[in-house]
Amino acid sequence: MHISEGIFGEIEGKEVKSFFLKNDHGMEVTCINYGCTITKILTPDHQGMIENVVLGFDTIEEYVNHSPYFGCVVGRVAGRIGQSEFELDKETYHLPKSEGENHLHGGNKGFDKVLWDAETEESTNEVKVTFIHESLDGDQGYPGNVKVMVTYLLNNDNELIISYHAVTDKKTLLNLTNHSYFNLSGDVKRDILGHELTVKSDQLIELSETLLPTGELIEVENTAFDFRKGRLLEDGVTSTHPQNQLVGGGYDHPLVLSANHQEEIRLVDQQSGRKLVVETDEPCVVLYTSNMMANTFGIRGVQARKHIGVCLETQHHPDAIHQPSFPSIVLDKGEKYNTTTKYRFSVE
Ligand code: G6D
Repeated sequence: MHISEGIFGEIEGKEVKSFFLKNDHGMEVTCINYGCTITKILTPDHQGMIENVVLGFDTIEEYVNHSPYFGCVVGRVAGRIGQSEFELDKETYHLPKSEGENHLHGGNKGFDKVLWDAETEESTNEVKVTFIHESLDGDQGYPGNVKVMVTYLLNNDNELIISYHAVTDKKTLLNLTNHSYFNLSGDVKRDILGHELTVKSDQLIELSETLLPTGELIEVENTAFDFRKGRLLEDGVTSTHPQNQLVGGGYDHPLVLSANHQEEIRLVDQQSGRKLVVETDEPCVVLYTSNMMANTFGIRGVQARKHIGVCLETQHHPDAIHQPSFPSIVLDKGEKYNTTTKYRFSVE
């Protein structure tokens, strides 16, 4: 096991630091303190070829100018908040509108766009980097001074374990996730439509025209959203289901998880043999097959295009503050925000 640091670049006159986490089996995770962004995950295929399996860049300028949330932590609130406002204890809070009338992914300067402090630790069987950020009262319109810690831990079981911890001095909202785009083909050799996904989920959350939850849950039975026995992601593109068509062909949907910590999410690329198992304590995972990816930039020499990466954003249900039936994302003073998601890489 080994962890080392480097200088990735500079932004607003401040150094952007990079961290290289390596285990004893050739797996490596690279991340930077700008948005806690994972820039690379190197894993072997079934022939032992070690290649990168996430979308990312090699310069901070590309992240600033092009990144559709590649690899970053999203917050204070992942997903959309309808009408960019919410009420807590009879007080209404107004957030920046970052997508039409709605607020998306924590706003125009959310957690993905700030420089976090970082501390590293190394031991025999694990290495980790802990990112720390103090989000001040009123940050992007949210109440409360919130101290957030995000830890990326790599161990010798080829697991990347992401833990999120936070406290607040005033009632607020918090719903964090990591927005990595996975592509198990290796160095983006192919798109992700040939990847097979299995998810223990019986229901998806129906989206409106502006991609906000309607509050209705749809049974996955007999739809292209039924991943219970495994399904190729291309089914979402060929599907005539109105929800697949609404998001531009593919998926951009919250799936309600019917199990936790039991291999509830499994992504396999048969051609490379790579497998990713995701386990989480979160109630939901947003499946996004990069249907809206612009084609105006390159990704380490590969032209960006739709369906080039798949996001598995474990989190609470989107826009929960406006849906009383959804699990709450309110964090009160004196409460501790704690959640963990584990990504285990292997070959079939
Ligand atoms: C689009 O609707 C999608 C989101 O789910 C995604 O997170 C974003 O692009 C990057 O807005």
